[in-house]
Amino acid sequence: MADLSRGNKLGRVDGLQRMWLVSVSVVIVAAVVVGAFLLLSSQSGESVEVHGAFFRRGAMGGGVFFIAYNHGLVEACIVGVEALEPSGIRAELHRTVIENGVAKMQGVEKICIPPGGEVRALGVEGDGYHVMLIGKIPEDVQYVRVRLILGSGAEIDFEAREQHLETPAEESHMGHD
Ligand SMILES: [Cu+2]
Repeated sequence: MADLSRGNKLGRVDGLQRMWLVSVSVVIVAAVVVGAFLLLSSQSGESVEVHGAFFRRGAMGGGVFFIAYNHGLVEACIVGVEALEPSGIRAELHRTVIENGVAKMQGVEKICIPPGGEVRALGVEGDGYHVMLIGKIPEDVQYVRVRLILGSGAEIDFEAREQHLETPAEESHMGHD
Protein backbone atom coordinates (compact mmCIF):
# COMPACT_ATOMS: atom_id res chain seq x y z
CA MET A 1 0.00 0.00 0.00
CA ALA A 2 2.69 2.47 1.12
CA ASP A 3 4.90 1.69 -1.90
CA LEU A 4 2.00 2.08 -4.33
CA SER A 5 0.98 5.53 -3.01
CA ARG A 6 4.60 6.70 -3.15
CA GLY A 7 4.80 5.49 -6.74
CA ASN A 8 1.62 7.47 -7.59
CA LYS A 9 2.97 10.57 -5.88
CA LEU A 10 6.20 10.39 -7.88
CA GLY A 11 4.19 9.88 -11.06
CA ARG A 12 2.16 13.04 -10.33
CA VAL A 13 5.29 15.10 -9.71
CA ASP A 14 6.72 13.95 -13.06
CA GLY A 15 3.45 14.90 -14.74
CA LEU A 16 3.42 18.37 -13.17
CA GLN A 17 7.03 18.95 -14.17
CA ARG A 18 6.26 17.92 -17.74
CA MET A 19 3.22 20.25 -17.83
CA TRP A 20 5.32 23.09 -16.46
CA LEU A 21 8.02 22.50 -19.10
CA VAL A 22 5.38 22.40 -21.86
CA SER A 23 3.85 25.68 -20.58
CA VAL A 24 7.26 27.37 -20.54
CA SER A 25 7.97 26.14 -24.08
CA VAL A 26 4.59 27.43 -25.31
CA VAL A 27 5.26 30.86 -23.74
CA ILE A 28 8.73 31.03 -25.35
CA VAL A 29 7.39 30.01 -28.79
CA ALA A 30 4.54 32.54 -28.49
CA ALA A 31 6.98 35.32 -27.53
CA VAL A 32 9.21 34.51 -30.54
CA VAL A 33 6.21 34.46 -32.92
CA VAL A 34 4.82 37.76 -31.58
CA GLY A 35 8.29 39.33 -31.71
CA ALA A 36 8.85 38.23 -35.31
CA PHE A 37 5.38 39.48 -36.29
CA LEU A 38 5.96 42.91 -34.69
CA LEU A 39 9.36 43.18 -36.39
CA LEU A 40 7.87 42.29 -39.80
CA SER A 41 4.94 44.67 -39.26
CA SER A 42 7.16 47.61 -38.36
CA GLN A 43 9.47 46.96 -41.31
CA SER A 44 6.85 46.67 -44.04
CA GLY A 45 4.43 49.38 -42.98
CA GLU A 46 1.73 47.34 -41.22
CA SER A 47 2.27 44.37 -43.54
CA VAL A 48 0.85 46.15 -46.60
CA GLU A 49 2.75 45.49 -49.81
CA VAL A 50 2.33 47.11 -53.21
CA HIS A 51 2.84 45.03 -56.35
CA GLY A 52 2.76 45.60 -60.10
CA ALA A 53 2.59 49.40 -59.97
CA PHE A 54 2.47 51.42 -63.20
CA PHE A 55 1.15 54.75 -64.38
CA ARG A 56 -0.61 55.97 -67.49
CA ARG A 57 -0.16 59.48 -68.69
CA GLY A 58 -3.14 61.71 -69.38
CA ALA A 59 -3.44 65.20 -70.86
CA MET A 60 -3.15 66.95 -67.47
CA GLY A 61 -1.77 64.30 -65.15
CA GLY A 62 -2.30 60.57 -65.09
CA GLY A 63 -3.41 57.53 -63.15
CA VAL A 64 -1.30 55.27 -60.92
CA PHE A 65 -2.42 51.64 -60.73
CA PHE A 66 -1.27 48.88 -58.37
CA ILE A 67 -2.31 45.88 -56.30
CA ALA A 68 -2.07 46.29 -52.51
CA TYR A 69 -1.79 43.15 -50.35
CA ASN A 70 -2.46 43.16 -46.63
CA HIS A 71 -0.42 40.42 -44.95
CA GLY A 72 -1.51 41.65 -41.52
CA LEU A 73 -4.10 40.25 -39.13
CA VAL A 74 -6.22 43.41 -39.08
CA GLU A 75 -7.80 45.58 -41.76
CA ALA A 76 -5.46 48.28 -43.13
CA CYS A 77 -6.71 51.47 -44.77
CA ILE A 78 -4.91 53.81 -47.16
CA VAL A 79 -6.01 57.27 -45.96
CA GLY A 80 -3.70 59.53 -47.91
CA VAL A 81 -1.42 59.78 -50.92
CA GLU A 82 1.40 62.04 -52.09
CA ALA A 83 3.36 62.26 -55.33
CA LEU A 84 7.03 62.40 -54.28
CA GLU A 85 8.48 62.60 -57.83
CA PRO A 86 8.17 64.53 -60.01
CA SER A 87 7.54 67.54 -57.80
CA GLY A 88 4.57 69.85 -58.19
CA ILE A 89 2.06 67.05 -58.90
CA ARG A 90 -1.01 66.64 -56.70
CA ALA A 91 -2.23 63.13 -55.91
CA GLU A 92 -5.69 61.97 -54.86
CA LEU A 93 -7.32 58.65 -54.02
CA HIS A 94 -9.98 57.95 -56.64
CA ARG A 95 -12.51 55.36 -57.57
CA THR A 96 -14.12 54.83 -60.95
CA VAL A 97 -17.78 53.87 -60.79
CA ILE A 98 -20.08 52.94 -63.66
CA GLU A 99 -23.35 54.90 -63.56
CA ASN A 100 -25.93 54.31 -66.31
CA GLY A 101 -23.19 52.79 -68.45
CA VAL A 102 -20.93 55.82 -68.05
CA ALA A 103 -17.61 55.60 -66.17
CA LYS A 104 -17.23 58.38 -63.60
CA MET A 105 -14.35 59.11 -61.23
CA GLN A 106 -14.86 60.27 -57.68
CA GLY A 107 -12.52 61.08 -54.81
CA VAL A 108 -12.50 58.66 -51.86
CA GLU A 109 -11.31 59.29 -48.31
CA LYS A 110 -9.82 55.83 -47.86
CA ILE A 111 -9.17 52.49 -49.47
CA CYS A 112 -9.42 49.60 -47.00
CA ILE A 113 -7.76 46.22 -47.46
CA PRO A 114 -9.13 43.25 -45.48
CA PRO A 115 -6.66 41.17 -43.40
CA GLY A 116 -5.02 38.58 -45.64
CA GLY A 117 -6.66 40.17 -48.66
CA GLU A 118 -5.91 42.54 -51.49
CA VAL A 119 -7.30 45.57 -53.29
CA ARG A 120 -6.86 45.70 -57.06
CA ALA A 121 -6.36 49.43 -57.61
CA LEU A 122 -6.38 48.92 -61.38
CA GLY A 123 -9.19 51.29 -62.32
CA VAL A 124 -12.15 49.70 -64.09
CA GLU A 125 -10.06 46.54 -64.69
CA GLY A 126 -9.87 46.01 -60.91
CA ASP A 127 -11.86 47.36 -57.96
CA GLY A 128 -12.13 50.81 -59.54
CA TYR A 129 -9.55 52.40 -57.23
CA HIS A 130 -6.50 54.30 -58.47
CA VAL A 131 -4.29 57.22 -57.56
CA MET A 132 -5.05 60.30 -59.66
CA LEU A 133 -2.16 62.56 -60.56
CA ILE A 134 -3.14 66.16 -61.21
CA GLY A 135 -0.60 68.37 -62.95
CA LYS A 136 1.53 68.29 -66.05
CA ILE A 137 3.99 65.38 -65.97
CA PRO A 138 7.12 66.37 -67.95
CA GLU A 139 7.62 64.48 -71.24
CA ASP A 140 10.96 62.95 -70.17
CA VAL A 141 9.56 61.52 -66.93
CA GLN A 142 9.21 57.73 -67.20
CA TYR A 143 8.29 56.90 -63.63
CA VAL A 144 6.62 58.52 -60.66
CA ARG A 145 7.30 57.95 -56.97
CA VAL A 146 4.21 57.67 -54.82
CA ARG A 147 3.71 57.56 -51.04
CA LEU A 148 0.66 55.87 -49.56
CA ILE A 149 -0.23 56.84 -45.98
CA LEU A 150 -1.98 54.24 -43.85
CA GLY A 151 -4.44 54.86 -41.04
CA SER A 152 -1.75 53.82 -38.54
CA GLY A 153 0.52 56.59 -39.84
CA ALA A 154 2.82 54.11 -41.63
CA GLU A 155 4.02 55.13 -45.08
CA ILE A 156 4.57 52.98 -48.15
CA ASP A 157 6.71 54.48 -50.91
CA PHE A 158 6.78 52.87 -54.34
CA GLU A 159 7.78 53.55 -57.91
CA ALA A 160 5.36 53.31 -60.84
CA ARG A 161 6.81 53.09 -64.35
CA GLU A 162 4.96 54.47 -67.31
CA GLN A 163 2.88 51.97 -69.22
CA HIS A 164 2.26 52.94 -72.81
CA LEU A 165 -0.98 51.93 -74.44
CA GLU A 166 -0.56 48.74 -76.46
CA THR A 167 -2.32 49.68 -79.69
CA PRO A 168 -0.21 52.08 -81.81
CA ALA A 169 -3.35 53.68 -83.32
CA GLU A 170 -4.69 54.62 -79.89
CA GLU A 171 -1.30 55.84 -78.74
CA SER A 172 -0.91 58.28 -81.65
CA HIS A 173 -4.51 59.39 -81.11
CA MET A 174 -3.76 60.08 -77.41
CA GLY A 175 -0.46 61.77 -78.29
CA HIS A 176 -2.20 64.53 -80.25
CA ASP A 177 -4.61 65.62 -77.53
CU1 LIG B 1 -9.21 59.43 -61.18
